Amino acid sequence: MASPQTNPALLDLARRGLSGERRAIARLITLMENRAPEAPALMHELIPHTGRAHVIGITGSPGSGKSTLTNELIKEYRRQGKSVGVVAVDPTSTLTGGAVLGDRIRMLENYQDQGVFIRSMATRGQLGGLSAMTNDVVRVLDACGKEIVIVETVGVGQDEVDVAKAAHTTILVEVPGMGDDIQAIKAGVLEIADLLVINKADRDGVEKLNLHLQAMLGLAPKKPWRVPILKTVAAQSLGITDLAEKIDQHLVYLKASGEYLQREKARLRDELLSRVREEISRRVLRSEHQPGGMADLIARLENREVDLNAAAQQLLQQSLS
Ligand SMILES: Nc1nc2c(ncn2[C@@H]2O[C@H](COP(=O)(O)OP(=O)(O)OP(=O)(O)O)[C@@H](O)[C@H]2O)c(=O)[nH]1
Ligand SMILES: [Mg+2]
Repeated sequence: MASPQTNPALLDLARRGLSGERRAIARLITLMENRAPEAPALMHELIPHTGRAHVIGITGSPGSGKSTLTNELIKEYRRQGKSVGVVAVDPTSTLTGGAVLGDRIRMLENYQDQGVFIRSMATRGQLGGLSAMTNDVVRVLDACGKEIVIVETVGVGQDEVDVAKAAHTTILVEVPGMGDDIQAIKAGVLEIADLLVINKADRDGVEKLNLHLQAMLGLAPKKPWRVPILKTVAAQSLGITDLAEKIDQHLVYLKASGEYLQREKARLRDELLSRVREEISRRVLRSEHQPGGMADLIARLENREVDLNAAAQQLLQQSLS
């Protein structure tokens, strides 16, 4: 395995990334995304520098204004002198084509500011899954000194819920006047929200949506953190300061209550398990066509010579030895 100790070019790349150099950060992210052979050694260099960023997830239906809000938050944090990293994740992009993602992040792209780094991730079916990849990209940005890391995800589904686990503070964006408000708010997605934002509050139906959201929150199990409902008009920069304040308060709450550490632990547990699963799958597949490998076992399963449990045990033993 490549190691920065033995590879000065890699060590230099890590060093330049850690000092905040954009091109190095971009390269580091690409290597992580591709699970390049250099990735583990680079991550080893970066890890001691992680754990400082406040990771904020922004999620919600297509077109609800997530990117516009992200832009506004970037401006707000820059005013506060904080550096910002953004990961725009689109789990649907291979289905809809790259052009849509291009369009989605277009509004986020025009940043010359050295204090801002924006990256989009487009591909479904990455090794280890989208959430593993998102976690790695967040780690790179964290290590490279971004004090705020925003993860924008589109869609409503498991991908989004998984990706949200990378965040300390998850914001669910809703818009008024979308017809059946309740339908737009899937219970599972509401559960991951630490803050609810009614964006496009310049439109009709804000109070109706507000009442719906309050009712939905009332049904959820009581938690010490009371999920606030905020109103924004991102396109006119309205409500952003309040939003940023609530985001700060949530972090304070997480740290004071001990939930920060609990969540970190739970996330690391998930990640560790999924890494182990990934590695086992990789090994099993690598020896698929060798004697006693998966192909052989499938044939024996077909002939009823072996049962699934025994076959699985055999594969596990072989792949771990
Ligand atoms: N009226 C109104 N329009 C807004 C507001 N915020 C954003 N928009 C508009 O809504 C459209 C979609 O905004 P985006 O920020 O791209 O939404 P998004 O959620 O990032 O969209 P996807 O990434 O494609 O899911 C744009 O045309 C914005 O200008 C708002 O507060 N009021
Ligand atoms: Mg967007």
